[in-house]
Amino acid sequence: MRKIIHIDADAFYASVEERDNPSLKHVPLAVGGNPSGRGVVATCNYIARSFGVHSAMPSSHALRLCPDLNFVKPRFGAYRAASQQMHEIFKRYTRVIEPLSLDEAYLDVSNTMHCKGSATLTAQSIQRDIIQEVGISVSAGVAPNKFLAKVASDWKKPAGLFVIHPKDIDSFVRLLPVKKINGVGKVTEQKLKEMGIETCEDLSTFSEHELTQRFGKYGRRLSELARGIDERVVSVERVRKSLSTETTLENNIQSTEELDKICKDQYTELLKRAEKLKPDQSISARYVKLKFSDFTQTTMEEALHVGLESWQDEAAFSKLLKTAWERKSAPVRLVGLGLRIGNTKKDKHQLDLFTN
Ligand code: DCP
Ligand code: MG
Repeated sequence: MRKIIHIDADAFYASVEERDNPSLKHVPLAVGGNPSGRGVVATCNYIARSFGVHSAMPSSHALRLCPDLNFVKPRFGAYRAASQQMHEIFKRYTRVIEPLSLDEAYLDVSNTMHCKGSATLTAQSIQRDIIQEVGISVSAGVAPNKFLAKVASDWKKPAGLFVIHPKDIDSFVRLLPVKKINGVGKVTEQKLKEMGIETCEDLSTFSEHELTQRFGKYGRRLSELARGIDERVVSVERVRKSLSTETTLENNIQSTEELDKICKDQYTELLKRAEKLKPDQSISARYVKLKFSDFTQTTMEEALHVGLESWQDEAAFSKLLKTAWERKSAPVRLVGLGLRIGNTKKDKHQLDLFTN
């Protein structure tokens, strides 16, 4: 039986801001874009949450819900530093660590001798270390697999610890709403609801065969998760090679002005996805992709030699897109932006062009 810990920081960006400016501690706080513009809330503290404010909500709407809401701009460098510190702490307890995003990681502590081999005591010790050394609180879940550990870390947020012992798995999952299952979004939740399924117990009344017929491959996974089974290992190796976003346009675009507008939206999306990068990763290139109305495609790449910080340059993506567009100057049906991830020793910028 494995022992998995899932750690997730509480209101991560907001906690870092409160740490660095304690006057923000007891007031509603949102980290994100300007409420007078088109900004959105990246996250907010728990006081703000009590007003209904949440991540991804337009800042202007958040301000309507909570007129005293304080806004601060994100400081990604500070969040990355906090994330790295957390990671250093994890490494004291196990080498089997899988970071999921800046504020979240799985740890496999099945074979460690720390805390007399107790995963619960290990989780508590990690929580204490992080408060003392990083100055923010995290929640922890302890369980025999990744699925349950992640559900558990969310169970007693903030600053919570929840342990699911092997003997309690059945009784725990029985009452678990299916929307707590990773991968069950609004659409699947609705589909399941139409089948009369709201909890994992409801789900377990359907055979794997029935679920596979209905949901394809994911049906099998659903069937396992509903019984609290998840064999995925905590994977240290999982290294992303690239990260990208793209959109197929409703109407083909023909001008650089329109291209700029799409670039802006896609860039915002890319920023969001880049949050999932691990703290020690670097960006070796930024690239763009265009598909023309005749379905031919072109990509253009610019090699970089930067850390996670300096790729963030909307104008640079826009310039790449324009150069790529000029190759054909034909109507465009798809626009994509991306980053190549890895270490690069290149010591000068270079423009690397290729088409296919
Ligand atoms: N984030 C973001 N945009 C989103 C969601 C999250 O920019 N739509 C950022 C801000 C969060 C961080 O990622 O602080 C971590 O995301 P979480 O989902 O873990 O949310 P929090 O840590 O803020 O709160 P919680 O206590 O619910 O974990
Ligand atoms: Mg979090």
